[in-house]
Amino acid sequence: MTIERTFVMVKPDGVQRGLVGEVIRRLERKGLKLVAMKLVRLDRATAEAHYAVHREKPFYRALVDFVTAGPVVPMVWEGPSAVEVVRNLLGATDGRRAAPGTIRGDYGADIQMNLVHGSDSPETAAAEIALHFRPEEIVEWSRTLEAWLHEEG
Ligand code: IDP
Ligand code: MG
Repeated sequence: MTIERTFVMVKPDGVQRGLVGEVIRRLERKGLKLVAMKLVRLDRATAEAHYAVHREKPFYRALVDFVTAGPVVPMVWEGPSAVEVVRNLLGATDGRRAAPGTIRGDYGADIQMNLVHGSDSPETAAAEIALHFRPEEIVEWSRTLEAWLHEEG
């Protein structure tokens, strides 16, 4: 079992729609552990770096406009296979196609405004965490509940 960290961010549409608590609730209930969180307005340079992999896509500029249009809630979550677990909880990119039961499937019907970002690999997660958080903003803490959530590594 690999304990991973993943970068999750409630996007401006999720914050505007009052879904921050719902996103956190679902990740907490899954047994993931929150180790960093803040509310910020991304500057353009950070948003461009965050989505740099999509820089040649036709939707890139609109995407950067969207993600800088209001506050976001960047977070770091930890747990066994956290990257994959979060991606499964988020659902497919397009809310119209995302399965019911997923966050995007339950709350969204748009491809750009899909409420939440989740890293797509442990390598991407490390880069995104470093982009959005200073090391001292990540909190190491232990849960007494841990033994009831998953077997020891
Ligand atoms: P992901 O967030 O599910 O990993 P990506 O393909 O990495 O999806 O795209 C990054 C973000 O860009 C998406 O979450 C969504 O907000 C936006 N996006 C992706 N595809 C499109 C598109 O075809 N039109 C507009 N926005 C898009
Ligand atoms: Mg992606």
